[in-house]
Amino acid sequence: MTHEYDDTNIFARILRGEIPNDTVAETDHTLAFNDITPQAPVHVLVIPKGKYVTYDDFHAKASDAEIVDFHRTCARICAERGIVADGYRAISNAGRNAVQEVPHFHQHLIGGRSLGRMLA
Ligand code: D5M
Repeated sequence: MTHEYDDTNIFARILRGEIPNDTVAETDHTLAFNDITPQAPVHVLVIPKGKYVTYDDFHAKASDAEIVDFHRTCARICAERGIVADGYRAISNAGRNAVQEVPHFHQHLIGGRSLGRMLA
C-alpha cells in the first residue's frame, strides 16, 4: 500500500483543531480521544501527532521518543479506564485488507464488555 499521507483525512483535521474531539489524553507526541461510534463501553482511539499512515509506517519513520510515548499513552489509558483487569483489545487496521477507514495511524483500545474471539 502507499504511505503517501493525505492531509485531508479526518484525524489530520482533528489534530489541526478544525474538528472537535472528545479528548482522553494528550502528550507532546500523542493524542487520544473517544471513538465517535464506540463498539464497547470503552473505545478510545490513540494517534501519533506526526503524519503516519499505518502501524508499519509509524514504526519505520517515527522517532524512538514518539514510539515510546505512543505506547506508554496506550497502556496508561487502559489502566486509567479500568479495562486491564477484565481484558481489552488493542488493534490497528492497516490498509485495504483490514478496511482501514481513516488513513492516519491509530490504535483502537476497546474494552468494558466481553469481546468474543476476533479471528473467525
Ligand atoms: O476506524 C476509524 C475509526 O475512526 C472508526 O471507529 C470511527 C472513528 N472516527 C471517525 N471519525 C471520527 C471522529 N471525528 N471522532 C472520533 N472518531 C472518529 P478504522 O480503523 O480506520 O477502520
